[in-house]
Amino acid sequence: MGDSQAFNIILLILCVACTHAQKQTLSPPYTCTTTTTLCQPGDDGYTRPNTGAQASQGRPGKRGAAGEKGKRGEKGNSCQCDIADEEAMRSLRKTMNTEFEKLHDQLNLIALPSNCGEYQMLLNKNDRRSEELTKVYPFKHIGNLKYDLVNCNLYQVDSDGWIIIQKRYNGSVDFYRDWETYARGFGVRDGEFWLGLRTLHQITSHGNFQLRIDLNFQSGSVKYAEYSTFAVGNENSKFKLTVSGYSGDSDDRMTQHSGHVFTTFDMDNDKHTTLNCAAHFHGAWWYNACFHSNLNGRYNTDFDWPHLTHLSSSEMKIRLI
Ligand SMILES: [Ca+2]
Repeated sequence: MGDSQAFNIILLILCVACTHAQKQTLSPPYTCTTTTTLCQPGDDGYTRPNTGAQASQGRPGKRGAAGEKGKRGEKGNSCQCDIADEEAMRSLRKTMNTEFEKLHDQLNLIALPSNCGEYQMLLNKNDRRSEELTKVYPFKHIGNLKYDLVNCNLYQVDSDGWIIIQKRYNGSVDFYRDWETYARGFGVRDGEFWLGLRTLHQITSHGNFQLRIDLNFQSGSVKYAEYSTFAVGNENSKFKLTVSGYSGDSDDRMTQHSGHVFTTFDMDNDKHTTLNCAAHFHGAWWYNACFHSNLNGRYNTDFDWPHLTHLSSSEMKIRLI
């Protein structure tokens, strides 16, 4: 083997070793020849030294010239609102939520029944839980959308939406009761009863109520009296009566009692200086000195409208106007 051949073999060995090392460390792809140089760069145009470690990256080229200025954009629309910050936005959102809740309540109210018959039908039809309806006044009043905490489970309400507050028709319940009993109420819900002065105050203090009284006389005649205003004061006022605006065919026998307070046989608040009207006429009423009507008087003898016109039945009822 001549010197030149030995030299070429050494070059070949060196090239193989070089290629192996470069494939481990270089990228992009790299090619080698055994003719003129040990190793040459691939087709990425990147010149690499043929000996030693890889050189560091060159400096970046100069920045190109700036492009031409763009065309001016179209003019936008002017702002249509006055909301300038997040606080105003939150306030607006809160107002909208409040209005939405009001609307929601009103829609719910419109869906309420207007009397206890409709109430029961609604329960049956929709299989709604009674608790959903018992907390609201069962009668809708389109126009003012009022309702109250009166319900068909606690009160007797007829098909026209009247809440019965007193009912007598056979004398089976004793109406000669003391102050506390009249304040609390007594009787049989589906029979004869007195709703109670505290409840009357509670109901009538939540709106404008009218009063209707249906009367059956022992003579056989049937009469009624209606009053456009009816309210009962609280216990501190001794359940003071306010009633006015009579209409009907029975003669007005209630207006004379307006402004007077309640009297029972154990609580003389009447205007009679020598008598307790309740004790004397066996009843309990908003006596003056003593009465023009006595609807809680003893059955058959003092159950009157007016005095000595004996009744066989009475029904007092109220309704929100
Ligand atoms: Ca008296």
